[in-house]
Amino acid sequence: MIAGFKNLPMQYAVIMEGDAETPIQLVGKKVVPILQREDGQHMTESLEIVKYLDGLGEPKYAQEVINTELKTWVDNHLKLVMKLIVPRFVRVDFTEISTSIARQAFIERETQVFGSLDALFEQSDIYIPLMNKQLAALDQLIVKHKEIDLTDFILFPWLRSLSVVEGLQFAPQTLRYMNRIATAAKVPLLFDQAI
Ligand SMILES: N[C@@H](CCC(=O)N[C@@H](CS)C(=O)NCC(=O)O)C(=O)O
Repeated sequence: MIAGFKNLPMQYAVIMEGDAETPIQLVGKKVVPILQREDGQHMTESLEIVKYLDGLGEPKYAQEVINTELKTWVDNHLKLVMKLIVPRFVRVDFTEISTSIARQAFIERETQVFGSLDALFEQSDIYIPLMNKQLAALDQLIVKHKEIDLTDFILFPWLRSLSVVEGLQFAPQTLRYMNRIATAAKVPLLFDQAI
C-alpha cells in the first residue's frame, strides 16, 4: 500500500509458503513481510515498514493517527473475518501458493489453527449474514474517516481480504472507500476471484 501511494521504486520477491529457509536466512525467523532497505538492512513488522517507507519523502500517508472506532471494529471482528477468508485463501490464485507443495503447506498451517477448512467453508452460510451486519455498522464509521493515516494500513487489508468472499454486502461508503484506497495504493481488490 505505502509503496503504491508514494510511487516508490520497489522490487518485489515472493517467498513461497512453506519456505522457512529464506526468511530465516534474512531475519532469523519465518515471517513475512520483509523489507530489504537500500542500506542492506532488513526490517520486519508491516507497520514499522510502512512508517519507514513513509519517512522517505513527501507527501506523508502514515501519520500516527489511529481512528479508534475503526481500529476497534477491526479488533472486534477479526475472528469472524478470518473464518471467512482463510478457507477461501487456500483455494484462490496467489503467487505464494501457486505450486502444489506451497498450497499444501498453507492448507496444513491453517488447518492446525482452524481445523477442517472445507468444513469452515461450508459454514459460510452462518458467517456471511453475521459479517454483513457488521459491514453495515462499519459504513456509519467509515464516513467519518476522511484523511489517509495509519488507520488505513490496519483497516484496508482486511476489507480487501473480505472482497474474496462471494455474497458479502459491502455498504456503499465502504465500497467507495475500498475502491478509492485500492486505486490510490495500486493494490487491486479480489472481487474477480471471489468464491
Ligand atoms: N505483526 C507482524 C505479523 C506478521 C505475520 O504474522 N505474518 C504472517 C503472514 S501474514 C507470517 O509470517 N506467518 C508465519 C508463517 O508464514 O509461517 C506484521 O504485521 O508484519
